[in-house]
Amino acid sequence: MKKNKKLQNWVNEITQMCKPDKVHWCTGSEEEYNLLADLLVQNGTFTKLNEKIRPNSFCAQSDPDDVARVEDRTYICSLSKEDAGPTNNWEEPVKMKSILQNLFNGSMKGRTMYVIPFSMGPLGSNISYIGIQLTDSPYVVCNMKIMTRIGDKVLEALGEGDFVHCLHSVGAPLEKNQKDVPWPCNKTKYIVHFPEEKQIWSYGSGYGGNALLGKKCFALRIASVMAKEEGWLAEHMLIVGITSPQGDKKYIAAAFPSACGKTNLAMLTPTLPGWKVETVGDDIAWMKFGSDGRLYAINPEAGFFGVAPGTSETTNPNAMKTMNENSIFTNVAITPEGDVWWEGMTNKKPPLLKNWLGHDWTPESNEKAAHPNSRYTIPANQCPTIDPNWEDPKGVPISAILFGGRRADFIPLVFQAFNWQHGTFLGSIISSEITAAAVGNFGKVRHDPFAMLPFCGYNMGDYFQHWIDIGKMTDAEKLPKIFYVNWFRKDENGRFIWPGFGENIRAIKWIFERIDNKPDNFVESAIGILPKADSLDLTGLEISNESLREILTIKRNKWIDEVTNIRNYYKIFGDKMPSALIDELDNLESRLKVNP
Ligand code: OXD
Ligand code: MN
Repeated sequence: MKKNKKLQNWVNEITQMCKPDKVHWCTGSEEEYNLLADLLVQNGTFTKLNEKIRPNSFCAQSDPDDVARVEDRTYICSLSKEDAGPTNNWEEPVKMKSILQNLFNGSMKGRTMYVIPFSMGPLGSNISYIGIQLTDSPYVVCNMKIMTRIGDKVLEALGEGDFVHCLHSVGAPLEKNQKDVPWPCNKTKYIVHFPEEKQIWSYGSGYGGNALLGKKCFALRIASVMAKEEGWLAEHMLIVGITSPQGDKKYIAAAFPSACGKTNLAMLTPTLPGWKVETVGDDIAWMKFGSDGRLYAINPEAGFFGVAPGTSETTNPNAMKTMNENSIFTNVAITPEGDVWWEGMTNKKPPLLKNWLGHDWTPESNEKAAHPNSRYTIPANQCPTIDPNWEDPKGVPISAILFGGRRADFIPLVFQAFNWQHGTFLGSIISSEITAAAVGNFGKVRHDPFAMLPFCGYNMGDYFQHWIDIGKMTDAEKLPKIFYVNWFRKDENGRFIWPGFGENIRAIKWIFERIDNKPDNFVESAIGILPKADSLDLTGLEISNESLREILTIKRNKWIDEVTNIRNYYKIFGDKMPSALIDELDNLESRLKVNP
């Protein structure tokens, strides 16, 4: 096949720098996947799972020092520091390139460099974009095959067009006759983005978002910059289609920080009879305006890279079915029968396992069976609830956007923004307890605006302004309505007050009715529009009036403290903080003072 000239030149240039033994252009075929999987089994990276239990599936155990995204090693190297903003690491791009060139020099010796043409989004969609990843990790190629659309068909669609340059090396060159390790990586790690050049250079890690560059690096950090330049939105959001018992269907997008149950919500099994939830995406949404002035979303990915622990037939039966075959697991435990297990997968713990560190494990062990950030990589088209329109090149029209975080205290179950600007304010004040998806401060509450804190490729103050500007690009009534939800309230004994999971359909039903402007189901409050006491459908749910009151009323003093927290947080954005959002904060404060 005729290859893109710019691509050929780039591949030559990187080959000279990284000095791989071989270069392999990925075709994306099944045979290629099988050969690479065999190679990974031979090298000890993959353990093949029992073919009878989980056909064509593998488990990898990573180096114990390479288990999550490394936010402190992640950089946005824009030309000016101000364009990276106060929430990103920054280094002068020329200096950073020279550090990286030194590291990449000879970094692929003894290895094969794979050229992976990949499309984020369905080929032929005007919302999709193409990237090329060069990597020395066959594990990455196998994961990219599930998570994106790769190979010849992408090169064909690319023609002589432009693409996002994604360079990746695990940073572990092999000398002649040096035996490889199962999970090559380097203690030095750099995940670097050059937003003006639309380039990504990732060094030293083979894990998840550090290494599968289509996901966080391209589809969020680089795409957020493209979206700002071109007038669209690249967001850390799931997308679902919700159908009411009357057959009315609406699509909703929702942003939550990492490991806050996005995949569970994306594949929710509703407990209310007659309601249906269908999955478009579980992590990222790209949204552009259609000719009718509405926002249309695609899921740029083709698979789910979900957190395994806690996933079970009870919490997410659809994810469990999606991973029945053709799946890759990373850092979970392996049973003596050759299947996988993780904490929360079954009520009864298996008597004996090999844990993610390869140690013998029994229920009495002090170690975890699976790493808390262990993952499954599974094809979206195997999901029983996959939406019939999930690959529609036009995207799906979005009627509502949900923001949320993991907050044990005071934030109500659900409330609606007064309008787009107030909704933008709600996105900007998301805060959440930190989870295991990134290395660091587990459990502490941190501000995570729009759930984009680790993923915004430019100054977050400009990002807030971009959201406000998007709201002015169409008629107000064509914009999605905005809501804030919190499934994670706990009582004073640390028990969850709201049952969550499939029961969340009750909050979604209320949202559905608010989209249709149903009268009499709401009360206006200082923080937004709350459900009227009897307007949540609680049929068949045992929840005390006291608990319900607890999750639907406003804790005025806590909110007043929160206003102070937000005001301090906003200060870090200096002049870039849009005055419209400061006005929203002032207005919230005044409303709290007069009206509890
Ligand atoms: C993810 C994350 O892996 O947000 O999706 O960390
Ligand atoms: Mn995510």
